[in-house]
Amino acid sequence: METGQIKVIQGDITRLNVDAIVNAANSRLLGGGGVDGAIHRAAGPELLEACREIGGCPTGEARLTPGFRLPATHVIHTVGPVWNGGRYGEPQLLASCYTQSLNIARDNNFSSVAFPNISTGIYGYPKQQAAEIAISTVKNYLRDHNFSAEITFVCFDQENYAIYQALLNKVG
Ligand code: AR6
Repeated sequence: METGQIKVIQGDITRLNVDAIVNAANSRLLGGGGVDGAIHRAAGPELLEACREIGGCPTGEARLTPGFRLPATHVIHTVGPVWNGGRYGEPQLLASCYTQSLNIARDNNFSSVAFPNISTGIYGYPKQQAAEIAISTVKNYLRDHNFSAEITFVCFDQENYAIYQALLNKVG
């Protein structure tokens, strides 16, 4: 499904042939479960080595590596907030993940970027609220920076996919 340059699909982000896929990492950048584990398995051990050299990433920030054995050329690693009820800056930190990832994409002239549903797995962010932040942050960024990359939201689970479809079908 497509809304201008933003589209949503259901599937495995490690399969996508884009300029960059975004990884929902942790602040050590040394791999983990969920989408992070899948990306490291598909990219091969060189990715862990590249992440080790970076030395970590604070919550809400993003870092770039090559994609190694992935079909995607690059991986943008960003660290989402752990959900603690919403009064610990979680919305701002989650928005910052999308903004900083897009800053990297823009600085590197990427024309296609795919995002997973950051923080909505192991980190427990409520899916509806996370999707609203993800979509509004990306839409505003593309508009405000006149950035015309194709953005794909890759939903792994049916619940997120339904939420994204409903939100992207709304006018505005
Ligand atoms: N492709 C796309 N999305 C996926 C895939 C995949 N292959 N696998 C899972 N998802 P999570 P978080 C979805 O838990 O909540 C790791 O251990 C999943 O359904 O991967 O940000 C890190 O190292 C969910 O919607 O990331 C951190 O310690 C979304 O990806 C911690 O988990 C995010 O779920 C980060 O937790």
